[in-house]
Amino acid sequence: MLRSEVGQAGQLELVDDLQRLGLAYHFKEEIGAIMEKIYLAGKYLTVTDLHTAALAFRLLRQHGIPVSQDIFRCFMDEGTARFKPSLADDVKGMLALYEASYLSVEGETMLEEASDFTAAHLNRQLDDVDPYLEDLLAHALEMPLHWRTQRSEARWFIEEAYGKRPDMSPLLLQLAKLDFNIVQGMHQEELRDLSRWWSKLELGKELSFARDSLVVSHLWSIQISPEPQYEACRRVFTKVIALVSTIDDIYDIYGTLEEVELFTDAVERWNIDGMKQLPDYMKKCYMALYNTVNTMAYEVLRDKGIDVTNNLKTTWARLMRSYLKEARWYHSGHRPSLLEYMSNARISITTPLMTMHSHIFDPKPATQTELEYLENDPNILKWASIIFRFCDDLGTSSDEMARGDVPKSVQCYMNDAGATEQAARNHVKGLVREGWKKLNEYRMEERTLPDSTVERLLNLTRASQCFYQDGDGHGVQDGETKQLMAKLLFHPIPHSPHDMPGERSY
Ligand code: 0FV
Ligand code: MN
Ligand code: MN
Ligand code: MN
Ligand code: MN
Repeated sequence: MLRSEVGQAGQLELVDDLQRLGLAYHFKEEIGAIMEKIYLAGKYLTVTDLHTAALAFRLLRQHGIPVSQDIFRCFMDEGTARFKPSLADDVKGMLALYEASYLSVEGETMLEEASDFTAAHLNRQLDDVDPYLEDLLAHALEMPLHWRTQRSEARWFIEEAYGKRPDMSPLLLQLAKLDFNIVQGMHQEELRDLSRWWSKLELGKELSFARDSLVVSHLWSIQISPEPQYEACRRVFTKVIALVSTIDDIYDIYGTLEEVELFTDAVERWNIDGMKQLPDYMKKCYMALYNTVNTMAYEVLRDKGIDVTNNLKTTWARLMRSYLKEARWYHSGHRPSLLEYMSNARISITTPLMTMHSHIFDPKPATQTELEYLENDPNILKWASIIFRFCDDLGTSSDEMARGDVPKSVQCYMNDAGATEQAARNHVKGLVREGWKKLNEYRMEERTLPDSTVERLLNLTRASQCFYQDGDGHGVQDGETKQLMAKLLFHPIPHSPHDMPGERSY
């Protein structure tokens, strides 16, 4: 199908469908070649159909090609710098422009205008369109495609969108369902092993105050890195997230300041003697961390011949120091400004830690240059961390304040600006939006890290958008998170042999 599709519009639509169905990883080279061909031919520059122009723009930028926003100039009224009001009737085109606008970088006013213009009109049109289109619009307006994770989008798109589209290919739909279920089977297999590892550690049993979050940790992993070839990454992420959730609760909830000072010191020393000074309940946790991380490092040494012990120990110690700083602030009643808070909170959100593991466990061996680069907080990492932190604070800070914790970004801004909580929340949501523009920009400029590491960094950010959309989806695993677990991990997509296209359909 990829080879026989010759027109630009048809090719773009097929690529978009493959991506949203979760199948693009099978056709990486073919899709890369098509995008390059479309870019070089330059026909997308003069296209006058809004849907095709917007789709070309979004897909090219997604593939790291810095196409200019100027391709939308022909859709604007000369002089007013406004989109032509008549475009509003083209719902498909408006939807594509809406999605494209989320690929913008700072200062692209035309795309800002596009975003406001499309969101306003699409919201207004929700009630006037047929139920199928209404679902598509509601889904897009709830969260743009660029912020969604591939697995959750694939499940929705297969069942609610592509599967119901009159001109869909039954063959492609079957492939998507089968592939989704096969990959889900792999994720389940991993979860079986990881559950065994986790229950043998018995941290959940000992530390009853802490979150026992193995399954939700794996849910993060499969959203960060769903493809079969990244199994090693997933296994490492799930372990790291489960450990981090427990340790974070020790610092935030259970441990005294003196105890968490000792724990931080033990992690900085990174040797078994460090454990001796700890209270009993911390010993197990320290040794679980120490053994797990050392085993990971051993496997990298065994399989790739590189010694990452220092990189791993350094990133864990840095996380503990950021946790400790928050604990000190809390115990002393310090109320940081938003700026002071964020300089620490973008570390304590774990994006630097996660990305270090992500890069080290990429199938391709990490180079010294890449590892040093990562340790120096490159811009792309900084902005991904900031977005994750804002999302987490929007979702979790109400409970955290009720329980007793440092002021989070929402509260810091309330203090800084004398704002109400609602105003502060809106401000932080605006900062998330701005953060994505930075992330889009630094992503296109990124030259040191391989695409796969960059993609996982973006997916971690997307997963945070997903988990904290309606509150604390990580800590409170009912409602939304439970549904997501069922859809992504436990329930295959229903699919009967009768759905299979017969011989003739081939
Ligand atoms: C945040 O919990 C959270 F979800 C954690 C620590 C683990 C999940 C995710 C990854 C490691 C990817 P919480 O809101 O308690 O964190 P803070 O930093 O606000 O205490
Ligand atoms: Mn394949
Ligand atoms: Mn916490
Ligand atoms: Mn914390
Ligand atoms: Mn939080």
